[in-house]
Amino acid sequence: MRFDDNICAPASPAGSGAISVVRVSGPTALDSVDKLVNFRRGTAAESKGFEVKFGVVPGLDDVLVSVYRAPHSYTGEDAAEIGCHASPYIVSVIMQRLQRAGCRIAEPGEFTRRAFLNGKMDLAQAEGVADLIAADSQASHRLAFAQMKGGYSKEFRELRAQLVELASLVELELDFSEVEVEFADREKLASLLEQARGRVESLKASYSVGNAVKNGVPVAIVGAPNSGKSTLLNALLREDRAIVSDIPGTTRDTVEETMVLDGVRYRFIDTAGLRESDDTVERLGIERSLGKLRSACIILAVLDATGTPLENLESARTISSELSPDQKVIWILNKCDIAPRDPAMVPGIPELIRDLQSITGDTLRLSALTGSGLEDLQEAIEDCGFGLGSAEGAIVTSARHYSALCEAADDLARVSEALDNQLSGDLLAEDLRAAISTLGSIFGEITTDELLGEIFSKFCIGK
Ligand SMILES: Nc1nc2c(ncn2[C@@H]2O[C@H](COP(=O)(O)OP(=O)(O)OP(=O)(O)O)[C@@H](O)[C@H]2O)c(=O)[nH]1
Ligand SMILES: [Mg+2]
Repeated sequence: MRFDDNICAPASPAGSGAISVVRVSGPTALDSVDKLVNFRRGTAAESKGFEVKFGVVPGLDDVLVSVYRAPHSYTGEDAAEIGCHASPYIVSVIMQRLQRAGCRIAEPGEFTRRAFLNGKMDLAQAEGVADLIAADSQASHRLAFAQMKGGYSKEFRELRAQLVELASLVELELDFSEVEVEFADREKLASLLEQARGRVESLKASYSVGNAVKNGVPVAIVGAPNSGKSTLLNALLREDRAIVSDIPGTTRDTVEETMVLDGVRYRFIDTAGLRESDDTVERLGIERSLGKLRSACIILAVLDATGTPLENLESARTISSELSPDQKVIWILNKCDIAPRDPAMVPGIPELIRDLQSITGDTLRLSALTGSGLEDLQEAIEDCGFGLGSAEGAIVTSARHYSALCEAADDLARVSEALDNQLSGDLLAEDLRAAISTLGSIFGEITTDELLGEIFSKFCIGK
């Protein structure tokens, strides 16, 4: 792909509307615009930039053109945005005329790619632009916005600078190795290294929240058949989304729907009731339930207040045997509106209840049918820590950044091991350099065409 030519693309969605914007950028982009538009005063090429000019595209439309001069534009090149009436026909004619006037149609993400190549933003910021466009909740918007504005990259740059300092200490040792000068303080080195490793680990850990917030926090609703899972999904969504019936085994396949609570998008997943079954289709459904249970961030484990303590104990055991420590589980005792008389009064039952409580701890009492207790449940979900309310520092949302962090963590672990084993400086230096360059790849210090192609091809045309 060349970057010394002019590109053009519609920058607003296709279809009719009030206005559309066609974007142009490149060394002689403004000359191309002048060939297309008759301005009331002057030309685009004469403009000093940051100017909105009124003009006419003869026989087609009246337009408003925003003119930007390099380097003060999104791409860092001379650029213009042509605002016309939003008719697909008008946009297509403007595009044709621009191509005749010396522009080619931009590749997806090429405007942002040029912005990156011209130093207007780093790679993480460019990825933040795509995330910002895709953000559909306050929390995902907040993360994308911080990334686009560069606050996120700053943390990685600081971390990288810390490693460069470490490397310079090691290089110092290498420089003096012939005269056998004992190292610049190995203890200082070890403590700097530990700090950097801690930082890498906490950034890595932030990915589980960041990824969930970006893509919607998965919340699996699991429990025995007939415990009221589908009723609970419907109650949360305030919509008849899933089929409810008093026949155990009603839900076969998973049903998924998203909802925003307190600025965070959650993906609620209703699942097939967990039980032993000979029915092939039901068994497949139960396998899916277990899969959703394992991959969810939050689990709503539904017990049935009308079920016996033994039934609930069995269901709680099944669920708890699948849980991993980083999952949040909210135990729910449903159907509290028709709960029978206190089962603790029946001989033999208190022991079962005690066993049950040892697994479930506090259970939230609820009636999915009447809605009582639903607010407490929403609060409990909001308290699971995906709200970012007090979160500080960078939160990793990108799989690419996460895998770079994992790689850097491995490199640093090797440096640490080498330090512990009193290995020589050149071995330390090699792994350190690898970690430095891996971290640099996050904000695009070192890139390949292949990587850039992969990142920017996911953008839309005109961005
Ligand atoms: N009284 C009362 N009935 C409820 C409540 N929640 C669910 N039910 C009833 O319990 C029955 C089963 O409800 P579902 O929501 O279909 O249960 P489920 O857990 O999805 O069942 P499966 O899909 O078979 O696993 C239905 O008759 C519901 O009306 C509740 O809070 N109170
Ligand atoms: Mg169901």
